[in-house]
Amino acid sequence: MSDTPTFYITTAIAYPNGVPHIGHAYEMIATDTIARFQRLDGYDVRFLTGTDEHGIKMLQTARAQGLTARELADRNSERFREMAQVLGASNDDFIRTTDERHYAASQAIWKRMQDAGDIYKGGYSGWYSVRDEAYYGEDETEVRADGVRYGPQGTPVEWVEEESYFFRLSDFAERLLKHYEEHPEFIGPQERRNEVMSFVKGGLRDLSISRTTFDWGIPVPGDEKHVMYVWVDALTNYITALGYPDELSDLWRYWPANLHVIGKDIVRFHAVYWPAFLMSAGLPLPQRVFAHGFLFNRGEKMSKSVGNVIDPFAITEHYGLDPVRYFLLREVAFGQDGSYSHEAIANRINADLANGIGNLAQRSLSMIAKNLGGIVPEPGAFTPEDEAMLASTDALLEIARAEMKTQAIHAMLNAIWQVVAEADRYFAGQAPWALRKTDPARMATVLYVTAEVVRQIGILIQPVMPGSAGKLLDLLAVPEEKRGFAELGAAGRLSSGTVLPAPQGVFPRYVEPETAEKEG
Ligand code: ME8
Repeated sequence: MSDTPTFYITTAIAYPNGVPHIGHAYEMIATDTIARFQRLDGYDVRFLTGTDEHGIKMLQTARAQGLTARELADRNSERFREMAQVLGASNDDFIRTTDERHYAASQAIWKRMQDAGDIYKGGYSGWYSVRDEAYYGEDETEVRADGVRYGPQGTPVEWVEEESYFFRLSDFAERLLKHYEEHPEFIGPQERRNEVMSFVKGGLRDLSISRTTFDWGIPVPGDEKHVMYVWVDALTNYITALGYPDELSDLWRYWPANLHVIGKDIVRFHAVYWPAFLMSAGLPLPQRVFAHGFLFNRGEKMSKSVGNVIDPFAITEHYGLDPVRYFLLREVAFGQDGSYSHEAIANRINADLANGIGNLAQRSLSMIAKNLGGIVPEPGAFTPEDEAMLASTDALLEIARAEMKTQAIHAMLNAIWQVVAEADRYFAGQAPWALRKTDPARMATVLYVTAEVVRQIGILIQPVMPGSAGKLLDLLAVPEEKRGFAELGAAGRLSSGTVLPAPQGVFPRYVEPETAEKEG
């Protein structure tokens, strides 16, 4: 087995009761960026995504459309798989909870929890939200002006009574709190950790973990009248994909996960239920659960009825994939809610990409092409300005690592763009075009330093914009094997004498379609 440290990262698995929306795309892009970052930083990364196909919600949507649940799942799961491809996701696996491997894993973890004495049979009645697929205590619900009772997520609840298996969640409160205390990094961001801790401190009720009112789910081993509560099966996906229960499988070395990336609405499931299930089954806990915020369309919550659900296929087709990836990760502080609008996307594309890194690369590389025969020059002695410029650039890797440790993707991008701005000032201040006649050797040094900054930025932005960063590195003739983070800083400086291809624009401006038509 190799010594390369492993890094296992997952997205939530989406419900394929509808087609993917921009919230799903956002989670995929962010998770993919973290996976790519870790790969470039030398980790042996395993990246999992997939679809969560059981449960009453799937069944009800299917019925309403005159389909079986399996037909609905097959149709929409394929769209999620396509979305991953269209978004350039580098996932190593795509799990469907209807996969055969997942039945075996879910039944195995169930048996482990049962053998540990943590599952018992009882009767259940309570306020159930079909949409959340969760029972709530009476005190968590309220009857609103419309006479309907709602749960804490704002979805309607109804009174349900059924025979059910229970998980002794109430026994785990102490152990969970101890874990949160000893591993402050277990839940991020901080607000979410606080919420979870106060929820658990309030005491935990045992959890109803089986259903008898429908059969679209994984049968409870030894009592097939019951199917597992969808969240028991859904959470198990993270270990199914590593070969569980075969702990001798080659993939099992990736467990425990380093990071589960999820949205803020499903923190309780990942930071309370999931670690309790794992503790019961005697399995190690994931290192971190990070909850991102919600995306809103100009500040409004997306909903199919309002008609403001943004289709990830359409948006990437319209703006291009890398600009969309960049926009979502730069504009929205990861972990907080964010808003998107056409104006904001167009502005980021033009200000940060076309006029920012694009312009810097274009200006410096076209000067090398025109004045130096397209060959990376030999720099002369560095001035304090050159040294300062290179030092700021060389410092980026440590900043990026520190930010990415807490999934602050936006902060990493912000730090990189500060260096882009500094390089713009450096380039304008050194005015290499004015040195062409007066001091060509000095011009060559300034162009060398600028191209070296572009090289490092090209390497650093690969996780966010793999396609455009690749093109940028092609323009600098950086070989494929020299694009990892080990090549950042002084270790990988541009080699003088390298022949560069003809420069091309990598970050086009966004032009409004009507304007483009008129101009075209
Ligand atoms: O929750 N903005 O599936 P899901 C950002 N099957 N993120 C959003 C979002 C939005 N507007 N809407 C949804 C489920 N998400 C379960 C997960 S994991 C074992 C089971 C996020 O299709 C949401 O927070 O409703 C979740 O992380 C993911 O998209 C899938 O949501």
